[in-house]
Amino acid sequence: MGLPNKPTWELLAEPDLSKVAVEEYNYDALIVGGGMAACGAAFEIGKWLPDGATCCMVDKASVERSGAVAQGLSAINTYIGENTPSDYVRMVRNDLMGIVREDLIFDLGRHVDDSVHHFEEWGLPIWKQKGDEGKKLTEGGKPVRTGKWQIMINGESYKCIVGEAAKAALEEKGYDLHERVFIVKLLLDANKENTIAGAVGFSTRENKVCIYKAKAIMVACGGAVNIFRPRSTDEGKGRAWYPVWNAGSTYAMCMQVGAEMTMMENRFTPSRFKDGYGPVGAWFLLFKATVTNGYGEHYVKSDAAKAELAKYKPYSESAVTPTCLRNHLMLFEMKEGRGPIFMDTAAALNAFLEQKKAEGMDEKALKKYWKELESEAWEDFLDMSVGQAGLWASMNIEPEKVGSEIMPTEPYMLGSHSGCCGIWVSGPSEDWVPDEYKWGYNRMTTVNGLFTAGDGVGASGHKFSSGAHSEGRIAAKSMARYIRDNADFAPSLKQSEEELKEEIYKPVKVYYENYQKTTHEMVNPNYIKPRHMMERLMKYTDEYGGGWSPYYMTNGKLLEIVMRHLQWLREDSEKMAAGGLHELLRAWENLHRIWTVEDHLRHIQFREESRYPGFYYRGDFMQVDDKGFDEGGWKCFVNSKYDPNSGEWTCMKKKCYQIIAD
Ligand code: SFD
Ligand code: AMP
Repeated sequence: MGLPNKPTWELLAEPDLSKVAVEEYNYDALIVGGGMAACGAAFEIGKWLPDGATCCMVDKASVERSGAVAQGLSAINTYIGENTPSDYVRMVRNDLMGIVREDLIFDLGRHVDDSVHHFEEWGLPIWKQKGDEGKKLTEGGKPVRTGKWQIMINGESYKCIVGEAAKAALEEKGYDLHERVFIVKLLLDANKENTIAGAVGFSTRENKVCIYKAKAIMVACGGAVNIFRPRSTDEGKGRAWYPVWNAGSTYAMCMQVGAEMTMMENRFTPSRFKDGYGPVGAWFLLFKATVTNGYGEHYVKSDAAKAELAKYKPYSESAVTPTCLRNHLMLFEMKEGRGPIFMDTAAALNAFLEQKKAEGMDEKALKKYWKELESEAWEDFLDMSVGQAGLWASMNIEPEKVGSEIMPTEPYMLGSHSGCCGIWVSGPSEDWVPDEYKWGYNRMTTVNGLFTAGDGVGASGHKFSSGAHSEGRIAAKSMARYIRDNADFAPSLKQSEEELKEEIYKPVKVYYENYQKTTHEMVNPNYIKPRHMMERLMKYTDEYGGGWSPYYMTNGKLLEIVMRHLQWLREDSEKMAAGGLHELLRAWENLHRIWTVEDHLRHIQFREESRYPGFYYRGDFMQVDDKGFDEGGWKCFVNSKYDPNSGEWTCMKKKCYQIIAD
């Protein structure tokens, strides 16, 4: 029986750490995370590991509904199809304002469709064009494209389907799956410099610490959510766009063991339907909706907007305006006092109807067509952001009659969607890849034996769900090669079982030693609860680090202040208190958030320009400086490294190579 999940005063008793079990495992391969990338790795790895090898996937939640795809999705945003991987590189490069790892993006582009074909094979319904219904993609069935890269799906059960295939693949090979185990940190080898040897975590269901030794580890714990003050308040708090349970574990755990990070200044500030966080892509692309300001004007076509965009050539000249610049225009309009911004859903849906009328569709067929349109509009949310549908219903919103407000949300950190922060990894060992980009094993970090994928891999955004899966497969294959090449390596840990247990359960000890010294368990001079720690963090990042309240604006002075606050937060985090397993999870998540945000802000401090207007601004360096690495400009990567031996951080510039011609 574990600590109570939701403790009440009466349930509490002095904790006895000797009752906390410690289980030790020894595997060849360890996959940390159970989301899209991890499921890709689980599906692939057995094909490449030698017979008799061992492997385990560890997820803090249940694979069937864990990670960003938990609720489902209504589109697969990366399907190359009739396009080329080179064109895909061009699109990602432009959307991310020029600074990307083209080797990684090209590599992903040439493999991603195979994952989509597998999804369909496993049962995911993919919309097909009229006449191609019932024909699979591999049989030449043409998907319903929303944009050039996106295809529509009936995806409420997307994660269940992908998770089932991953679990079946693990089972077939006799590999293990540990669910509801939260990994707290990675462990370096005691003897071999800069080499991964294991990981440690705890069960969120019973009093148990799990210590894993492994020859190679892939960390794919998604991005970072709840690091900036959300727009939602009180009863709405907890609702966020990206999954609240991804707390920056990927970045924090990898940087703590010395993995070099890249583009951690980048963040994704998505524009979403206000308060419900419903995604906008399908509305823009499938329904061809337009946005207006509060006065019904199509502001993106105004002279003022054109003048704003002209500042960001050449990126703003492409057929699709980069995501950050679309936000920039929206913020510009709001700051000029012409908000709110509306998605003109009514005009979009009615335009379809008018078109059918003009084509001569009769009254009965029109009615049927209208019903279909209406249900598609709702299904977009019901498939992936059900809260938005609830909000529409509760506010009597009929999208065919009125528009809905959209709004830039709080910032998120991720490397797989329209952002590109993450870890610096090796690309494929092929002759077209610059030497600085490859060091042996594809998707291996700068720590030997440590791999990542999906949100973890930096400088290569726009992978989305399909790309994350496919990148997990790429990483798994090269992990298996690393394991074969290092067959004699026997990982050994620096810390003892007891030391690890003490460290992990420390917040529980702090709580039980002090909970009686107060009249309200949330407020205590001897400890801070995880909830309050998170609120503090969000206040600092929002006000000083360019959150939504100062319109995403920060500067060198503000950053100096937030850095001081973060150091104090880190000191205070020693006093985090957990009255149950649920809070123990929250405590460790907070620590991952603090590390992630610290690196984020260090990068923003280092990069003296505003590369992503609309995502964040440096008030003291408002321009984009497109001079390259050799000319001392900022069209280059910013990488950072935490030294686990000295505790020091360094930031550095790295050259960015264009591999694919314009
Ligand atoms: O509409 C630990 N995404 C979309 N992708 C698409 O292809 N189409 C869409 O329609 C997309 N949209 C969208 C998307 C996401 C969300 C939340 C919404 C809408 C509302 C993006 C993709 O979902 C995303 O790119 C991938 O899922 C990323 O994959 P990956 O594997 O990098 O992350 P994950 O799936 O979230 O999995 C993380 C896993 O880690 C676990 N975990 N386990 C152990 N220890 C720890 N410390 C851990 N911390 C986390 C999690 O439980 C999870 O299993 S739209 O906006 O464009
Ligand atoms: P979103 O719903 O914003 O996450 O977007 C889903 C997909 O549509 C992503 O591939 C986005 O890059 C793309 N997208 C969203 N809005 C637009 C737009 N206005 N123009 C072109 N592509 C868009």
